[in-house]
Amino acid sequence: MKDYLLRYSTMATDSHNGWERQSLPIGNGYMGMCVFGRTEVERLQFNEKTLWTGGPSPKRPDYYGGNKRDMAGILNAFRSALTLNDKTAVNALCKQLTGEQNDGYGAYQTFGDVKLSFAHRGVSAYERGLNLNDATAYVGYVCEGVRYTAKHFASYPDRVIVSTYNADKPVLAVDVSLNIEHKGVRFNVADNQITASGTLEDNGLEYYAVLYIDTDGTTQRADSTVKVTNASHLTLYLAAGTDYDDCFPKYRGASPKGMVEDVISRAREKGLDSLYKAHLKDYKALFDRTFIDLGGSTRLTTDKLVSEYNEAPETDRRYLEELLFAYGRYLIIGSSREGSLPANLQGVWNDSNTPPWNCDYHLNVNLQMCYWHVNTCNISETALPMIRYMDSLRAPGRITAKEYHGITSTEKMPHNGWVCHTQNTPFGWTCPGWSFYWGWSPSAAAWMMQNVYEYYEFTHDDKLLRDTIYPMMKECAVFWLQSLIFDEKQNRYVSSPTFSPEHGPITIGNTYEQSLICMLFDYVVSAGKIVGEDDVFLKILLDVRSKLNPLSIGRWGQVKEWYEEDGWYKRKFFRKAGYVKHGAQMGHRHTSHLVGLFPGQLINRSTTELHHAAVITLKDRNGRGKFTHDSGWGKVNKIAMWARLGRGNEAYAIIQSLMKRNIGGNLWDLHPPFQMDGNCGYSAAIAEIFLQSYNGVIELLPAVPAVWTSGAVYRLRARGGYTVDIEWKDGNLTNYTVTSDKGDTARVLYRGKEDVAESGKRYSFTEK
Ligand code: FUC
Repeated sequence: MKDYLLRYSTMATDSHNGWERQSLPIGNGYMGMCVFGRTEVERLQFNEKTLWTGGPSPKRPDYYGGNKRDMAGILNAFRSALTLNDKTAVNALCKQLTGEQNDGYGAYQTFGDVKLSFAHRGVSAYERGLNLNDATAYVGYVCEGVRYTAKHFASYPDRVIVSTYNADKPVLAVDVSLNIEHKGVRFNVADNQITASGTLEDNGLEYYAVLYIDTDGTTQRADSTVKVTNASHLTLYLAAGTDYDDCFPKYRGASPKGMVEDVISRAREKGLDSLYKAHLKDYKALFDRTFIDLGGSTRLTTDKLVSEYNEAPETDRRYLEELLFAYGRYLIIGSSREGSLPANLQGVWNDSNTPPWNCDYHLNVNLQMCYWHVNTCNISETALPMIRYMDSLRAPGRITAKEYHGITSTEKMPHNGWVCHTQNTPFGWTCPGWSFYWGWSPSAAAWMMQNVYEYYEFTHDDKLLRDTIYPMMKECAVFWLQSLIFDEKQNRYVSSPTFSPEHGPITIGNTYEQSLICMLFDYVVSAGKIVGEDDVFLKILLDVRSKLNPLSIGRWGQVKEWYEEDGWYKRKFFRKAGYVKHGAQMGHRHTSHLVGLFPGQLINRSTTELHHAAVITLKDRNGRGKFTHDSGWGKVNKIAMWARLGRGNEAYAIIQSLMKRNIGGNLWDLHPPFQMDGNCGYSAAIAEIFLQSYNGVIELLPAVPAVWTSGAVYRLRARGGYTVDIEWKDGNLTNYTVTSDKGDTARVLYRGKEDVAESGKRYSFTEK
């Protein structure tokens, strides 16, 4: 393992911009904290993942997950209007099907700040940083001849955030308080402990936080502040919770008070050293599993490393590329641990009560991307919250299936199909929302089933497959068996209406939806065989699957995004506005029609024509000049797709553009704004550059850019339960080892040549 350090010589500014681009995040899945490293008034902004407005509330007795009622008739009319190509009717029906349904959507909230007033001015020897090797944020400086240091970590095993301050003389003086901006919050201060409690005005969600102050100094209470003087050390234990529970339909459980107080008293009993030890053991067991070595090293501070990336020497550039790979793993470990909700658009970190996109679960690429790297990058466990969350959407998803699609579950047939669309919350919001143009996306659930099934493909966790994964995927497929219609004109089963995120016209059977449904059926069939599903059901799936025909090549050699697109591109204005020949927007951030290339497997090296067509398509979607869309996650998606196409240099060109334009000084990926999907997606894309596994074969170094001449990757994972080490030099593979969880041999591919590798044997390439 190398040293992965983010380091700085200046503090983060006290503003939203400072939070987003300079503060340093720590997290334990349940809670997150952003450390600013300020010396006059330090701000430790913190979150608890369940602190959401929206959902059921005494104020909203009729909360129904945003679903409109009895929309199946409208949906049928919509389908007919599309078949008749009646655009006026389509527009009107769009509004009827969605629209005006945002009451109760809610938003993820900031919990507040721990405020530490030190009044340290004129400091010298200032440094701060985030050490990814032990998941610790630190700050150090000298003020009036005294050296002050601080360390912060968020422990998953003890569910507590610990901040510890030291001074090399017993002169540390600080006012400690909690700053919480939720109406009606109550503070209580007693025995070195500050408690904040209340209920959110919007939905009555009960919250509770405790900050305990352990110090050798003198403490004194002043209103809701604890004044510490003459200390040489000070340790803060912070815990928080709410009465949220992920159980439909109430979404409420026990009061958080007992849990939070238990956490604090256990933390006090254990003390700093053993809390840190337990944290380290837990964290390193995940983080240390994988790393890549491109020969990087740097003396630059991290903000400089980013801003000077293009001009910096090769070794510095390599270091940033490696560090960002490690960071995508760090962020998901910090924001997605078993027992917590999955990572949202910002993981667990959010400084606002009105965050961008409400910090929700966006399922038309974003949540998927947050979890693309977890298996290949050897931290599959972090997928468990996402799997549980998707399972929790089945019950509300049945209501959406009933109200919009007329697919009803009954007591006799309790699992007759569930669905969810683009936007989702912790309160079972599965409806298409209030605008068709980004809300409608019924195949979002099918796409998530790919993430869910991947967990099985990499871990072979048979029990989870049987108990949870298969039933959830099967019911999703059952939905589609009833929702698909046979289109005579297209001579295939189609989803209708369809909208390719977030772009183009509303059509019948677009490539995005057809691909996702097709792949869902593939996963259900392969899982069904393992769990011993009834043959008849699997045969029906296979039959429908064979009539989905998701992919076709258009007049200009491209993978079509819309079945009907060959006839478009009539008007000159199109080109001026950045549309390419087939009517698609050049450089659009979504590359939805290639979902079968990555993260799917419908387009691969053996589908030669489609593979070639995907190259043409992706070149258009890369964009040119002013038609290059600049969202961080959109670029990352394209990096992974170029990797799947075996084009390392094209992938690298986008890595450079990403570093230049979309990475903040704290290495958060910027859409902008900050979205964690881009960070996680980067790690996933980098893994694809070195190792790809599908169709039963493990391909080594399929897309290494020419600039990464020599290097090594250790313990990446491949489908089938394999762990893989690869080393290369001067552009050529030198050694590899493939270790199977079960001792199996592996089919290994390198530059078109396939071999069988024994488990655990180190091959020097000249030998094979
Ligand atoms: C998708 C994108 C947007 C944004 C949002 C959270 O819908 O199209 O750009 O990232 O998710």
